[in-house]
Amino acid sequence: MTTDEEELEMPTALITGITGQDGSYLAESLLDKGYDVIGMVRRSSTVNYERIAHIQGAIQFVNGDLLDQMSLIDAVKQHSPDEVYNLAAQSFVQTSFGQPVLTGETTALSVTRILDAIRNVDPSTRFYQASSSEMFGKVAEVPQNENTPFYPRSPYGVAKVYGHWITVNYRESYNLHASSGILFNHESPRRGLEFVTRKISYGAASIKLGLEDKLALGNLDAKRDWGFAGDYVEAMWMMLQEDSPDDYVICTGMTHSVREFCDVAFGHLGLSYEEHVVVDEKFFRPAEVDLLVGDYSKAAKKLQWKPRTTFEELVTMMVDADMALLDGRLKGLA
Ligand code: NAP
Ligand code: F7E
Repeated sequence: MTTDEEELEMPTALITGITGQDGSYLAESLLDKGYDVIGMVRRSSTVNYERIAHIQGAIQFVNGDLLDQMSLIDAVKQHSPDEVYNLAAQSFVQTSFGQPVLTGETTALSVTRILDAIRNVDPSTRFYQASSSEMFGKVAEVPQNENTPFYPRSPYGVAKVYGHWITVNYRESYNLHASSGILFNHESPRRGLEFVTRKISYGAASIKLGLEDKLALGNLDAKRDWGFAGDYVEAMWMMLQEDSPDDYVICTGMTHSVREFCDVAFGHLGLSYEEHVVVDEKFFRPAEVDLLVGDYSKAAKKLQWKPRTTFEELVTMMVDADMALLDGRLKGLA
């Protein structure tokens, strides 16, 4: 092979969950880096490529479902990826209380399905598992780092602990390059509408435009370490470029309450959240995670990663995006 041909050979990445928030940002980033991006999508009755519409032409899609072992094996066989990013999951904590078995199958056991596909097809494939700060749950220490014990507080958190440990186990048992990113909450204008940050940014924008008057939320005192999804997908990629696989906490190191999020979001639009936010117990959880705040010093030291977006920048970015979205819809109707 000549040097020119070598230079033309781009790495291939397979992303599960490409239609989700993180999948869309990671796909953008990997395409920018020159990767061939393969996106695994599951069958649905309507196409839901909204978040990746702008890059759809650059992605190759492969059909597959986390619940179906053969489809995962076929996806890996067909595309021989250098890197697999497992971002797909039943990711909503509230739903995991109502659908604990589905959450276990999807968010926990499927990690083994993918690892087995890699182990059998090509064990040199590098693997990223989307672990979560929800694993810390009822926190044993503040802030949380890679050595903090897990105490999950939801079927989702329990499922993520399984996914995390099976990744560690396959790394140690079969020498796979399998890394786990323990990511704290990360948000963006592409966040699903049911998550609290987007619910607030969308709700505040709807109220500002006169479409609604009230926003019903649950526990306003819960505290989270919220960062920007665009910053966090870079850390995923950095982990897979390391010589050795490992686990990393990715976060901002700052924590804010749901109430503070409301204050900044409504305040950005010249509104007072106290006049519009009402508390509805139906949004409370059977068991709550009261406080999360992480320590990203290992990622800073080993990966040279750090968050770039502040809390205020994140909130205002989301509110501005929802104002533009709703304003555009209203103008389309006029
Ligand atoms: P998301 O927006 O909810 O996206 C989830 C993705 O998983 C979607 O593409 C969804 O496909 C796909 N999916 C669900 N069930 C599937 C199945 N049975 N087969 C194949 N695909 C399936 O989640 P996200 O916020 O991007 O999060 C990405 C990952 O990071 C998830 O594993 C999540 O649990 C984890 N995580 C997220 C955060 C956070 O704050 N965002 C923090 C820590 C960890 P459809 O579009 O077809 O539904
Ligand atoms: O809730 C409180 C709620 O649903 C945040 C997922 O990406 O991050 C996410 O999980 C907090 C909780 O995210 C409402 O009780 C109050 O304390 O936005 P959330 P989450 O549960 O932290 C982790 C790291 C993940 O891995 C998950 O995949 O906000 N809260 N009122 C509310 N939450 C919602 N959804 N809706 C409310 O009305």
